Amino acid sequence: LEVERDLRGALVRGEFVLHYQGQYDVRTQALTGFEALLRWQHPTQGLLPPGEFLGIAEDSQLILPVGAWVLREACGQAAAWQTRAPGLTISVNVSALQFEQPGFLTTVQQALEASGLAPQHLILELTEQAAARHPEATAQQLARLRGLGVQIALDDFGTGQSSLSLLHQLPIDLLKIDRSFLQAAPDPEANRVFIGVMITLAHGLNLLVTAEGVETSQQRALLGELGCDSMQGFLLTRPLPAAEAEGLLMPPA
Ligand code: G
Ligand code: G
Ligand code: MN
Ligand code: NA
Repeated sequence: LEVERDLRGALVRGEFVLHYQGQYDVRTQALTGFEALLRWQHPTQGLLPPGEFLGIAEDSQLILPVGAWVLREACGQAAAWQTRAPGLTISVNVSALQFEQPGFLTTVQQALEASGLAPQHLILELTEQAAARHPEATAQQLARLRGLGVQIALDDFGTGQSSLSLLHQLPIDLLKIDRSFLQAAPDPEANRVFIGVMITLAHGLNLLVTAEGVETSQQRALLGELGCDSMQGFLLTRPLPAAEAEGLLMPPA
């Protein structure tokens, strides 16, 4: 309850910040974009990761104004970085509640207009779990969003109850293979098989594939062998505050 009360004032007090984690082309190793990740600079508890407050933000519906702020902030930052990194994409996580609002399309449109970011540079990430709540309504909403020109990624892919049927039903652009497939597997050979099949499946459907949670050079090499498109993980870079993330861009001309 105390957190909920604090959360209500947090937007007004400007306590939310975004950190940015680089996303890299597997073949060329070039930086292609960032995923924006929300943090709360709490006045007494320090920098809180989303796991500490997202649940409360969703239960209280505060995720709606917070999510709209995330979209505006992330689009604004990505637009500002275009001069140094033309084509740089920004990936924004969207919760089910946000996505299901009829006004969500307008929220996205306004964030694009206010920032001047070209729609194709915005990638909305929806988890498989969120997409599975109402697959038919999700498919319709995704089609409308793609009509704006934004790209859609299915996040945490492979961990849901109906991965394959969702993939069959939903109009999307990208798959993000959940990091559990690269990590902590009892059988590394099984990892290779699962990741390989997911990449083949995605490419057959004309989707691009991002692997999450790349922590070792062996994992990076595996992704190269299997033809994965993009990668993200602590081996490349951790999520960083905007000023530090900016250091990963090309120096100004
Ligand atoms: O940054 P970290 O790994 O702690 O993020 C934990 C989880 O919080 C991830 O699953 C991520 O998708 C989610 N998350 C991070 N930022 C946002 C956000 O802005 N909105 C929503 N809905 N989820 C987010
Ligand atoms: O669910 P989502 O993909 O949005 O989660 C993003 C979260 O994953 C972020 O909180 C980020 O901190 C975390 N993350 C990013 N790269 C790595 C990694 O290489 N290893 C681990 N364990 N977590 C990572
Ligand atoms: Mn994500
Ligand atoms: Na994910």
